[in-house]
Amino acid sequence: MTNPASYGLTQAATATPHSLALEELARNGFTILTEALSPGQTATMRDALDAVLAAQTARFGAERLAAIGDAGQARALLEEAPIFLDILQVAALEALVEALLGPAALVMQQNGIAMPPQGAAHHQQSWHRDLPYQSWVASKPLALGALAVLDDFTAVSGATFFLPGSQSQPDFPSAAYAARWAHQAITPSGSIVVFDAMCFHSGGVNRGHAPRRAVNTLFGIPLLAQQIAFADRPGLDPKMRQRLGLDYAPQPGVDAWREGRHRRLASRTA
Ligand SMILES: O=C(O)CCC(=O)C(=O)O
Repeated sequence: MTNPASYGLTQAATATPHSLALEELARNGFTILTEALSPGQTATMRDALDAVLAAQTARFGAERLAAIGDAGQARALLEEAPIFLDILQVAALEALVEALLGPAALVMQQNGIAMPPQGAAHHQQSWHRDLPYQSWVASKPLALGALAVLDDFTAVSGATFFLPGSQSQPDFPSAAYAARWAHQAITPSGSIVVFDAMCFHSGGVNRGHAPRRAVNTLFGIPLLAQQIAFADRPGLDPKMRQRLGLDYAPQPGVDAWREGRHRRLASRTA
């Protein structure tokens, strides 16, 4: 532990319930929420991820998935297994999403990753941003990734590496810099690693004997497009409808857009 004393500072930080997590996100680009999901939830999610991955692989074909670099990855999980809506209900995660992206944040994608064992390769083992092909930075976060840890993230299982502060630099650094400063997010199952989507990260190689599974839910400001349109379903509260973009779908024409806006504003003044 370093000495917490300081001198010459002109302002002192005040601690609020999520201030450390927000500070880590601002400075490093990532933070870890431990014990965010219960052991029961992670066990159900592991089985559900295996089932959705098997079903989606059978539907599209393993060879065709490999050809598009999408093997070992399930997409839009909450569409096929409602347990994955639980991730959107984690209060500490919701607080960070709302603080950084605002109340109208949307779920852009929800991907399940099974990092194969025995050192096998996976598409996500390359450095990338979750808003890829962007070599510029914004003054505020545009999107946040929330990597729900279903199997322990360890050095052996290939926990994800993050490059601290890279959300604030337009370009990827030199290989020597990345090798020296990469930080591995070692944390037990049930944690959620929350990161600025512009922070460079890379899955580690899994040298263990079992797959290392995780679910990445990408939240973004409503200026960004969702990857997949989520289906409406009964029983969703207004916050969930908002997050899934059910009230924000592009309208078929000007009149429909105006009717919708009229309804929304009228309901506010009623
Ligand atoms: O599971 C991992 O280690 C990496 C996942 C990842 O990079 C992603 O979903 O963008």
